[in-house]
Amino acid sequence: MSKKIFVTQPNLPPLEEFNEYLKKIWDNKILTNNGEFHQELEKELCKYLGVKYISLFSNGTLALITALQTLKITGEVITTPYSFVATTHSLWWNNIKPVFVDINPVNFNMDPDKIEAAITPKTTAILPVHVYGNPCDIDRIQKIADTYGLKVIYDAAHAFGVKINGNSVLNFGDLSILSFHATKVYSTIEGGAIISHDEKTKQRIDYLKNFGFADEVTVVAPGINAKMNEVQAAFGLLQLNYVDDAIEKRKVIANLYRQQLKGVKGITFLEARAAGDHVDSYFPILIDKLKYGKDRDYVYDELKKHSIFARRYFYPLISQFPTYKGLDSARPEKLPVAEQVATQILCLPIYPDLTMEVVSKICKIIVSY
Ligand code: T4K
Repeated sequence: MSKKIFVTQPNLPPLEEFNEYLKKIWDNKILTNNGEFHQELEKELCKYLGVKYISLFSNGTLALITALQTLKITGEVITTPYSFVATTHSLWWNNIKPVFVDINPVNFNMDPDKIEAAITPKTTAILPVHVYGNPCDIDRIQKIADTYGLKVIYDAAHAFGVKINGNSVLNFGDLSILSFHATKVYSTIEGGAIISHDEKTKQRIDYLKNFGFADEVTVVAPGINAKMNEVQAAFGLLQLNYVDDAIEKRKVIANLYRQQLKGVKGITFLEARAAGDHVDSYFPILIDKLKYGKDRDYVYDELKKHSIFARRYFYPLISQFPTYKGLDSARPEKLPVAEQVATQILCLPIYPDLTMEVVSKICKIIVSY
């Protein structure tokens, strides 16, 4: 049996270097609660990402839940069914009703043309996702939000380092959240963040992620415990030294896939974008059964036979899970593009250590079924 190839693999920094950080933690015995590494990582990430304020979290899901608390979002929120389930779960955990709108067929992000029809008197915010790190139609979403007095929170879990004309995609909307999970381009093992644009909001987020404590005896809000610990922060500081190289390697792999799969009937992929504007967090392809001759699940199973574990991100749609299925906005006829993409999508392995031989092998299997 050949070595298993997964959709992704963490990019681990040299162990000796991590040991140096661990030694410092062992020496000063501060393991969590806004320690030295936590503070340093917030500063370094602001510089690296080109954002004003960042608040670190223990994971992206708690960052999402807390972002909604920060802005006191209630009632109904317009969102996408085409994402990881945590996006919608964050609404559920805040007792907010998700209202799904369809995605566009170009980059599978929320279709701005569908938003206005979904607004009701109870709508308070829009929660779009920059799927696979491709930016949403930020200008149009903001215009709608301004017109109807809605907040915008971007789930930017896939969009670490993504820019639009040189400006971080995280600088748009009221808040953005990131995930630093082990499967992401940049990781702190588990981890996440909220990006905010002013000091007061950052302060409120920091209270909320620490039980609501403003000082030793003052609790200003019913906060949660969502703090990143020092081991995660240390790992993150070290990862920052290697992330540019990791993104470069991903780019090479993505280009190789594009070259080798170009022109295969029934296979489409997202176009390459300018360097710096994209970080190739995923390599999704669409498989059109009528043109290709076999369906997506055939390719998924065929790759599995060769110990290659591609993933169907995002199938099933969130709107198909039992918690959400009964919602009127979850009806498949209301989400035709998302329904179709979910049956055709396959994310191929992409991570810095993936060899060119394996990429070629994957392409060969797809080209010659
Ligand atoms: N919003 C969006 C849009 C998201 O995509 C996510 C997370 C979130 C919010 C929430 O952020 P977090 O709370 O997670 O920070 C994975 C990740 O667990 C999840 O973080 C991610 N999105 C989602 C798209 O993918 P699974 O269930 O597919 O993970 P898993 O364990 O099957 O991992 C995939 C492959 O990666 C494995 O087959 C092997 C490899 N792997 C995985 C881990 C965890 C490793 O090689 N090493 C590892 O440590 O959800």
